[in-house]
Amino acid sequence: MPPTALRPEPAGTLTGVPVVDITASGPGRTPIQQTMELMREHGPVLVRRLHGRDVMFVADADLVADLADEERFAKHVGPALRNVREFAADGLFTAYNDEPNWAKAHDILMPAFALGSMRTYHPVMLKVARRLIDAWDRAARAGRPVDVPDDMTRMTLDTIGLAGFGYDFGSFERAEPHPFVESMVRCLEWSMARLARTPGTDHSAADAAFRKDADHLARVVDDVIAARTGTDQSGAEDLLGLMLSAPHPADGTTLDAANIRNQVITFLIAGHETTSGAMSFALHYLAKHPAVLRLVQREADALWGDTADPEPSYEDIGRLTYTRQVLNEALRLWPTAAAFSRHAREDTLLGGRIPLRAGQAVTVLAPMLHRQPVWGDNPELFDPERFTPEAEAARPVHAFKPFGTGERACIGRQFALHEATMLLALLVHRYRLHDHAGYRLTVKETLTLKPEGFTLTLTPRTPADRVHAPLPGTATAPAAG
Ligand code: FDE
Repeated sequence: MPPTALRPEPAGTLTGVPVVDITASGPGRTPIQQTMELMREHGPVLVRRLHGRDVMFVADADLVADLADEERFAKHVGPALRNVREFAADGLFTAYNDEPNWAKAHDILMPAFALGSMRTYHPVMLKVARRLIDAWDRAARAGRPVDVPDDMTRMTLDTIGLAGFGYDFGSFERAEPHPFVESMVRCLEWSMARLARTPGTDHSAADAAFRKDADHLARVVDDVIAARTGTDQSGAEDLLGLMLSAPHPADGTTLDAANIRNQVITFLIAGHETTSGAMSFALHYLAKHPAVLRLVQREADALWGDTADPEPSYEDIGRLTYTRQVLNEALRLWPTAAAFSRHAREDTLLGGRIPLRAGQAVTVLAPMLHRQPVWGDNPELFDPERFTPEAEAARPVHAFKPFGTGERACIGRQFALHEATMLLALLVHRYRLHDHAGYRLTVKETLTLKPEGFTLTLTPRTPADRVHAPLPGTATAPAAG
């Protein structure tokens, strides 16, 4: 832990909220985890001060429930998102609430993300899942470990590229990540590093490198769009088709070219780093929890038996309820978009006790919200039973926020969950996972979170692996066969 100093709070403002000045150590390369540590020390609401700039962080479940009140609070585009605006501008994620393009794009794109639309994306998601499986089969035959987060990122990039824009990044044919991904990761790193800058220091080299990367993103996206414009989009059901052709329900206009570019960049970023991180954490926990792994395998085996190459239907994914619980539990411990910010619409008292001025921002630290007492007395324990329907019904609704809140909550949630649930089930159905390196979790932060350097080795499962003992306390026959 870096040294921190408790300062007396400024009189009359942040009543009862500790102020922690981290200027001496700086936020380092893992600011989310640093703030988690600060909360373990100082409690679930604090002000973090850096070079005189204050950010209030909140994880207390009651305060987060209060912040979810859309009458009194709204999404805040804080310093981190303002940096991302340098390359995603008024795309959905980074738009200000009152920017006309937010509501317009939201209304046009919402139908594309409704649960029923997943039926349209399902075949593409399956096709890309099979690319990953081909790559993993080759690794398994060669006895080579697979780099889990790298391959998950290949899979999610190809999926959003194809499902969203009909563009094939071909990530599995490349040894290194697609140059788009490398530029994007550097842009996100720049956005994060920029938050930690000491005032008065020179960053022109970093800024110039950032500009080059941002230009590269824009060029790739312009190619994606160019490949589609001029052709008839009237039948196109994907995101780009909607953006190029769908008129706004209210005024009949379509999105303009600059905004379409911003949306494509936004979806490529939002749709793949977060989802790939979630699948990587889930696989990490499965590799470490054999009893849970057996239950996920049992669920997949019940659907697909000994079929070597199952053909999951759209409906199958809704039946994978335990697999979904595993994903939720991974997102509880490591919500890959770990923080989101809210501001007060008017002067108000947060939780009836913390005075906030109109416009003042508060950042929700989801990984600590997800470790509050409402989660029981062992919140560090990975336990998918926390997400049975009964357990969920017994918990306050705002205790789990991996997708943000309110009208600016994640539009891609169903998309991400459909993709991730299907892939996890296919992988555990096919492979035994070996934690060959005795992996110790290290969480890398590039605005999003992922398990760094996590590798697995794989062996194919056999019919014998698919014969299950009955579940304790049930009389059901083995599911496989
Ligand atoms: C959104 C989102 C959010 C919110 C933020 C704030 O508030 O600021 C969050 C938290 C999220 N998101 C999360 C997540 C996780 C995962 C896994 C995901 N996410 C996924 C996805 C996919 C896709 C495609 C997406 N995602 C997208 C998106 C968008 C566009 C947005 C924005 C919205 C508005 O309108 O604002 C989001 N996302 Fe997510």
